[in-house]
Amino acid sequence: ANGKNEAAKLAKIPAAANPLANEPSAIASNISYHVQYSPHFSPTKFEPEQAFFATAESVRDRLIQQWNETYHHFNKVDLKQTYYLSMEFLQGRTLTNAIGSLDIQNAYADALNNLGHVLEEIAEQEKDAALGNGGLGRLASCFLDSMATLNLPAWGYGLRYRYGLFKQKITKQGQEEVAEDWLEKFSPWEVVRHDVVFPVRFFGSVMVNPNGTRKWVGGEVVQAVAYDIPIPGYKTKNTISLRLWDAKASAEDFNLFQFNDGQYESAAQLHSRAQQICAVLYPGDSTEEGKLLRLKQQFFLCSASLQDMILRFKERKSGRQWSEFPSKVAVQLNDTHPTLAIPELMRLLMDEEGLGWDEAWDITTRCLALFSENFQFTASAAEVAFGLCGAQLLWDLISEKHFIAMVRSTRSDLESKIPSMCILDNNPKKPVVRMANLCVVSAHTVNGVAQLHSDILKADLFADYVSLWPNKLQNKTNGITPRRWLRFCNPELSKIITKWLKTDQWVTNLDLLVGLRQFADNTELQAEWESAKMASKKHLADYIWRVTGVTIDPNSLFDIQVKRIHEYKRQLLNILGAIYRYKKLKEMSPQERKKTTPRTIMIGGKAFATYTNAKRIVKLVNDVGEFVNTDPEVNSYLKVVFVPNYNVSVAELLIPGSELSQHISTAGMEASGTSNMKFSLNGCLIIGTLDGANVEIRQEIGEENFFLFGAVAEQVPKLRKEREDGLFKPDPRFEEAKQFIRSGAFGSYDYNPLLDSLEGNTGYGRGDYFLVGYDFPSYLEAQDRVDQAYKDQKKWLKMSILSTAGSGKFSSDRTIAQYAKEIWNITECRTS
Ligand code: GL9
Repeated sequence: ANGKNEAAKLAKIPAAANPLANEPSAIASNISYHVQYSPHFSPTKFEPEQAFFATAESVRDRLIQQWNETYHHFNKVDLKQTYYLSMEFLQGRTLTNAIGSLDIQNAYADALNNLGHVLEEIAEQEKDAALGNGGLGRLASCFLDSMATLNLPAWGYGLRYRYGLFKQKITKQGQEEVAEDWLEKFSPWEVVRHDVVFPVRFFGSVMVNPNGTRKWVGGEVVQAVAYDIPIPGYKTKNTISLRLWDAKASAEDFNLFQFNDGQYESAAQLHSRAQQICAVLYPGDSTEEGKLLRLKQQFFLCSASLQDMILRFKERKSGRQWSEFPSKVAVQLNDTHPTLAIPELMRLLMDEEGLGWDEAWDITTRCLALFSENFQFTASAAEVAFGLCGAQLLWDLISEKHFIAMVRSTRSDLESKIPSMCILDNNPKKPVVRMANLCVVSAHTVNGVAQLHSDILKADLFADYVSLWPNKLQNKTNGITPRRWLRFCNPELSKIITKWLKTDQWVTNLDLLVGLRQFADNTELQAEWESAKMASKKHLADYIWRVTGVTIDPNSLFDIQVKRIHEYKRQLLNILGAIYRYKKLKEMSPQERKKTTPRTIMIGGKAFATYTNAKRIVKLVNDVGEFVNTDPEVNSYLKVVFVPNYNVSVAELLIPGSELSQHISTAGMEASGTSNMKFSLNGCLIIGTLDGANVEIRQEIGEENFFLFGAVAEQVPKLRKEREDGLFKPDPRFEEAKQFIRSGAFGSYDYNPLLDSLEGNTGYGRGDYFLVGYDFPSYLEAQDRVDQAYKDQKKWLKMSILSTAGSGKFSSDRTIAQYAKEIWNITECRTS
């Protein structure tokens, strides 16, 4: 055993007078206390893993006090509070973020040093909490960080999935999904609240009262148990909660008689049914069972959270009027997933609290706001037929006769639009609830997540509603937290920024970054900037070597595309470009090659387990990499690397080391994108289409600092039509790249289905629906501009500095301040 890390020696560390003091000696003694008195391992070891848990527990000790104070303070002051409902939170690791928010990094680093450990290594022991898939879940986590930092009275609500996002393994067959149990060795951050338990009921039936009103009765009951995770604000006492619900059956549901009779499975049937609810994040939904389970998950989150809010409302002040509820509670729905909150709040108010329909509806609509995050808004969600609480009841709860009457009495000119604006479609056999319509009709505000996205929603999907409610549809451009995505993940660059701005206030006031603009040409700043970037690139190169065995050259241009694998995000465009680059390099003489800009293309991301084409793309990137990287003629000018198991902590490594990043979705398809903001903030240049938040990033950092290409959103429908009609003439370079794959250059795997999806009208695809062929030539031209620009390092550094300088707008602090003021109507509630 490592002599320095022996647990036995810890016992000799003297107890500190105040174990919560922030001096290194007190911290060290607190850590050693946890090793001895909160043991989770055999008593002999104090290796990095044991040190991580003890360190986390000592940080938690420091957080708990201010967390409780915040809790009491919110209760006492009783301001209006926001509840953010999301099926996903992509938290990542917590330790570095918590220590950084408490501003005790140095003391912890020293304390751990004294105990024979290194803080960074200890932090790497932590498993990511990956209770989300991608941008939507990460946005929720960035928002919580900003709510806490801005001292807003706000909480998050989600589900405590046992298996979060799968771990991605790359094998000869491509992607393999492995379940990842983030709670395997427990999470040191969560606190179970045994006193916060609510019953959630599924199925059952509708009973008609003698007076004709209906009530929902019976059904299967599952208990929702609260687990809280602290969310510390940056350099403030405020520490808010992320409350995750776990599902539990009660002891009476365990059939002892059956068990003693040897029927073990049926005895525990209700228990295992309850356990299914929080078992996995997004179970596959191609089967009816899968669809039902997802709906159960959504209802479970909504029902438990709303019961909790109602109880808090009553407990904070007894005997108050229900009419006060909307001035105390703002509910934000993250996309349409928690839409069931609408009928469930109606039901709770009517069935449980005895309110009449009109009053309940008034309260519900004044509390709820929602934002849409994708463009498949109507299509997929509308398919959901309600089996959970009885369609008949639902009809009553969201009663659209009221909506129709309202439109008729106030806007007779909209009569002809009523059928398409209604919540229910008029199919009497299988009534379908149109989720999007339900949301717009019920919520007081609906917003898009980037200007372009909001404009498209208003012009297309929700056009009729705009004329009815001109102010209901808003825009709130997404943002990211500058703490995790610059201050903590890129300390070298942060130090430089602080030095040149002569303040570290930018961490909570990101607009201050514009102050860097005046120094963009300064050679001294450029030299510091370059060396910070180089250090991060080397760090990243080490990582790539460790996880893939590929050596990459830190002097080459680091070009990164990391996000979920999806055809609309067009990783295929990227890889076809790489293949074309390879072919051109092969044709060159050695002298000519020496004049090119060496590149390392890194692509990472997970494909949904049943999304076949996305998995083929993963396989292709890996095959191209193997082929290119082992070609000695070319591999000092081009490397292609698939970064396995992309997640939040891998992003924290990749982003600081990036120089160019690709955000190349078909225009009009990426609602916003948020990694584009993270890259730009870290001085990485963007090659991209005019899509989502790219539009605004380009405006902020300057057109000349953005490599733009491709069709714009308005062109897309016409181009698709032309493509379908066989009027499109593909560029020979596009044909050449595809042909090279078809020739079998990358092995025996059958790529034809994937390539066919890029053709006009073959059985597989939808005729290059994502317009890879149309955008290919302008993409290559933009890549040429990148190569040229990189040759002039002085100019490149200037563009890089200007990217950071222009990223102030994309702080989630700005986004959340707008939500607070313009949608939730809440104000600061600072714990002093
Ligand atoms: C998404 C959008 O597709 C992104 O463009 C957007 O940036 C984020 C956050 O608003 O939300 N909506 C969505 O369903 N996902 C997004 O990333 N997908 C996943 O989270 C997997």
